Amino acid sequence: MVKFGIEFVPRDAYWRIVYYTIESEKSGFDHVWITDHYNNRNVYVMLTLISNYTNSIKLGTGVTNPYVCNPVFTATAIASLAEVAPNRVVCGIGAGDYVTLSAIGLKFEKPLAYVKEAVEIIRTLTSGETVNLDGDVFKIRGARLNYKSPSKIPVYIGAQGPAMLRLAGEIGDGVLINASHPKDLKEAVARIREGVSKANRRVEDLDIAAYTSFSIAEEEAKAIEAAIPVVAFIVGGSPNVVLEKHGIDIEKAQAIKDALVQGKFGRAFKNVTSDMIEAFSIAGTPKQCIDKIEQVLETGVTQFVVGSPIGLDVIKSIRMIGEKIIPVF
Ligand code: F42
Repeated sequence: MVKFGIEFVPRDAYWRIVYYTIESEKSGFDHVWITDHYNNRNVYVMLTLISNYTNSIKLGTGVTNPYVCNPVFTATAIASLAEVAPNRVVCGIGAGDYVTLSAIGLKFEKPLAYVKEAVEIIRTLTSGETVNLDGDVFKIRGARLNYKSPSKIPVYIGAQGPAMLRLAGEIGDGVLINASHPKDLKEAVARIREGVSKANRRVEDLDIAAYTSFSIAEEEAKAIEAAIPVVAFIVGGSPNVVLEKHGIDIEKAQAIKDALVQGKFGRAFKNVTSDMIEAFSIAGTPKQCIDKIEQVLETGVTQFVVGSPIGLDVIKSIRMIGEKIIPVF
């Protein structure tokens, strides 16, 4: 059975995120994923608080990275959280967001090695064992925690590029694919399967999550209205090859990029076209969303993550998903 996840960005205050997650758990979501960027509120503070106000929803970093946080720190934080909420914690990790990392002077080098070695360090430490690693990027000798996680912590890898998707297939317990369009997800799943074969694993042992940009409302126009700013930022961060793949007008996309760089958000949002909405989000009425989710699930995805913006009114949208979407699957 497909699992449903929901993503929250702790740009919002803790009480809002806790409230949203309580409603998400009641509405039938299996996972909550809290994003991690140094300039937002801290992911572990959020997850710990959420764990105190909820009972069963799985708690995930969605995703942390090995540049801002040394994996030794991640292991400590995530194992501590697992003591607070046993059997509920998952660790999502990826290369990190290029723009955010560059702003704080971190070099985005050897992302594959960083993620691979971080996963090994986190797994070993959280299970109470000693790390001895003479890696490409991490050199660790005899490191050990004074406690261990009371339960196994599955590691999910946030991935977009083909090599990172393959790596996720090789070593991840799960993958979080940053895409909304079935075409992109199908390609991503094919790359993941390559990694799975290389490692002689079974694809069934992997939770493959589509980390979508999602927006739902009773009226399509309202769902689209909420999706426009998110889609503008996705277009702004997409290379031309990705835009061309979806038949998007490069000049219009460039106008969005220019406007965003100048901080002219209104102008950027005005240039968002229906092609862009279609390519980079799932936005519409409950019926339209169900049709799209069905197409997404045909690609081999096993978890559907409802990501920003969720809807114009977040609480109403969470409840709508609980009443009209999750029961269908
Ligand atoms: N990023 C955040 O910072 N915070 C978040 O909360 C967050 C959430 C999130 C959720 C799902 C998801 O899929 C991604 C998410 N991200 C988040 C973004 C994530 O951190 C990455 O930025 C995003 O996944 C894009 O990275 P990528 O997986 O495409 O990997 C990049 C680095 C890439 O270029 N990959 C290439 C590829 O083909 O996969 C490989 C690059 C390569 O081969 N590098 C070589 C190497 O050895 O590593 C050489 C590079 C060198 O240094 O010479």
